[in-house]
Amino acid sequence: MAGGWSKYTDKVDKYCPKNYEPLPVVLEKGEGVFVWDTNGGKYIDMLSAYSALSHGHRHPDILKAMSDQCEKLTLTSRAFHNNIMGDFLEKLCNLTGFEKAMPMNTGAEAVETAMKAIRKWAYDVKGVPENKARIIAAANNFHGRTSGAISMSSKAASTTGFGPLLPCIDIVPFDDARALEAAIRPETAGFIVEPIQGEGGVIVPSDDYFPAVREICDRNNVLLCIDEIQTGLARTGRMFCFEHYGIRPDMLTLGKALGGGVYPVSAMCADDEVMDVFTAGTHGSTFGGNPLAAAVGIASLDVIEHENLAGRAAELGDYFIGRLSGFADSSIKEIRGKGLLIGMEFKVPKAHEFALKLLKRGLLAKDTNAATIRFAPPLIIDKNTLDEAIAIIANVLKN
Ligand code: IF1
Repeated sequence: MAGGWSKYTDKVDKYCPKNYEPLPVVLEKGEGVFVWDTNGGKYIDMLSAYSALSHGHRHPDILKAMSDQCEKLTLTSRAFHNNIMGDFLEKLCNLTGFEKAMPMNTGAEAVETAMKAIRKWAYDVKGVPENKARIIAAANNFHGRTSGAISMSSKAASTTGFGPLLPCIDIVPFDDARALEAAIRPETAGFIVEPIQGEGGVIVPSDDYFPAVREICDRNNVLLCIDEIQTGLARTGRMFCFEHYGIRPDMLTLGKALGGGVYPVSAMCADDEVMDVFTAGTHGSTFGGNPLAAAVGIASLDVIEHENLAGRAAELGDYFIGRLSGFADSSIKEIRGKGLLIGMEFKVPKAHEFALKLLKRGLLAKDTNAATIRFAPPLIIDKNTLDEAIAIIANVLKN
């Protein structure tokens, strides 16, 4: 690979399964919105590890909280109490408005926790016959790579070769409340859905979709679980994306930015009626709720609040979408998004080629599908740097 990077990538080729096709760059340093490759090349990070780096690279407050905790205690397992998990979960519950939060590590684990909770709630509370609970998911979703999560996927690339998948999962078109209602059966216990489909290509539903979903789930006693692992924690200009639609879910999954860009921290949040299905020995995780995760989670939420990252994402996102929409370029089909989660869809499948050209000009972004490129910078980005990024995008469009 160019850039003299073969000494790094040859090892990856030799020792790592080929489950990714990374862009041709090897990074060795990050600070704020910038990253540097091993040759000193500097880039504006407009991917933010798919929204896990909303605080930017190596946020000083988060690093300090992490190093301070490293001086005390990093891991206990849940076999014993630790002195900081309660503070973290209290903060998370106060922020989300739910009565409890199940601490996990990756987004997929939060989604798996939600699926298990929905099923057990179906049997313990709704009265669905054992092993008959059904979960509805939206086509074109992304909820993770575990067997449970991919069982909700409508994409062959995510499911082919990994069967048999979980049974009793029904898939309905996104942004179609009538289809949701038609899919509900007496055994249906939950609907798991992203408020904006990230990997699906930054698909924003119509404003009346979620209010209709909320009413349908209420009327049919179906739990509404909104997956905010990518959209949550200020990314779309509100603390949670569901706030844009004026509704509240029964369950919420969080991850990515909850870990402050330094550590895997995720959670599934819900009220007692759902969370009480988890009794001792029914669920857990070696690392879930560990002291280091708790310290990082607290710092991550503090920074989001103190630096008003939601307000920044709203203001700079409107500006960014406005500037991109202002490109009178015939190759652009649509600019979509909310806050600083933006997709630029081309009329032709040239998103990957476009990403390569951006990289050469010092901007890192990734195609989410053949025709769409995602822009999701750290929410700490300032207007000058955003203008620099816009100039690079304009330059590539022109050439
Ligand atoms: C990859 C996609 C984004 C997520 C939502 C759960 C998870 C994710 C809404 C699982 C994770 C990541 C996974 C990462 C790339 C990225 C991604 F392209 F895969 F689809 F963001 F859109 N729910 N999304 O977006 O969280 O277990 O990964 O912590 O797999 O390459 P995780």
